[in-house]
Amino acid sequence: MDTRRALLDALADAPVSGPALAAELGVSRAAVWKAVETLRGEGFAVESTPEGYVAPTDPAYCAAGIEFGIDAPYSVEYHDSLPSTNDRARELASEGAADVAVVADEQTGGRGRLDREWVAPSGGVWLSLVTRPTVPPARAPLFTLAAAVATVDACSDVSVDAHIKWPNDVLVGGDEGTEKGDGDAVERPGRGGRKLAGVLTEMEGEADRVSWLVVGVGVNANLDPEVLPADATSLRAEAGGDVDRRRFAATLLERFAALAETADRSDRILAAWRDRASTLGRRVRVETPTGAVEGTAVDVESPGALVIDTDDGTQRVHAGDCEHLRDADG
Ligand code: BT5
Repeated sequence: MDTRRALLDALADAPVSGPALAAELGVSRAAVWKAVETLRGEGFAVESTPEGYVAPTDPAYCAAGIEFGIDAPYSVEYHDSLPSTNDRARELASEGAADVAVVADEQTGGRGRLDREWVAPSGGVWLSLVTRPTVPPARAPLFTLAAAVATVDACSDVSVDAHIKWPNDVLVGGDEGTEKGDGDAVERPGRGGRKLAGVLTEMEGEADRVSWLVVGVGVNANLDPEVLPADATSLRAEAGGDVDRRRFAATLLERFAALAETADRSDRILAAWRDRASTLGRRVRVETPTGAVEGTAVDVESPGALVIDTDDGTQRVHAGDCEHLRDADG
């Protein structure tokens, strides 16, 4: 482990004496001092006190801030601005990186699926994780589901009640019967709620194995809905104030790791996804590359297929845009 990370981990527990840490790690005091300066340079304002170095009480949204005290095997690369964190993560992956989360305050060329634009001004949580799970490429969609689950859980931590629309949309509101015709708050039932976050997973694989996976998550955090597309919402709007993005990003990564880095991940991810999804039990219409499928969504199956009961029997769809329809009797 490098001195910077060892110092950061030690700061999470107690004040750190420079000489003691140097002795423990077998490095020079100058190396510890340099690590302190590196953290400060990143925006993590380490304090010097008579007891030793102390972590800032309210760490900034920066690489060290997100890594500080995190219970996940990831490091963070932070940028004030990037075209797209997914693009930077792909670059790192192609250079051999693993277990790195790229985070940016702002994206100038954020992407959704099918090269759609993703609006990503300063204030959101724009994050892309590079991982190398030992799974066949066909299982990659599981990680998209896991990222959506992790996002819902991080929202729940800041008291925002979000749900998942298959496969990767994290929405707020919009459950059945919420169409309001009187003025401001008109829910559009077809969209299934207001979009708070989305996931874009990209990968490179060989025949039998994923070589790298980039899981990109975009969450409208401390933003006003006015700067977002119609039908979008933000944590600021839903929570009634700004959230701690540092804690939010760390929670998201921790939840993702807890689901994705385990042996029985497939069952755990699917069970957690079912619990948080608003799509199951609803009438849906999915636009797939080979045409539309309409019916009642009854389940999600590994690695992420939506099972739909249609007039022509049960169908499984693996990719597409899903619309929640109003129930026939509603
Ligand atoms: C997604 O695509 O929902 C995946 C979005 C992934 C964004 C993250 S941010 C970090 C990483 N780096 C990237 O460059 N991308 C990832 P999709 O399901 O195709 O939805 C895209 C559609 O959502 C657009 O066509 C708009 O209608 C809408 N949209 C765009 N920006 C939005 C926003 N900030 N909030 C809500 N909806 C948005």
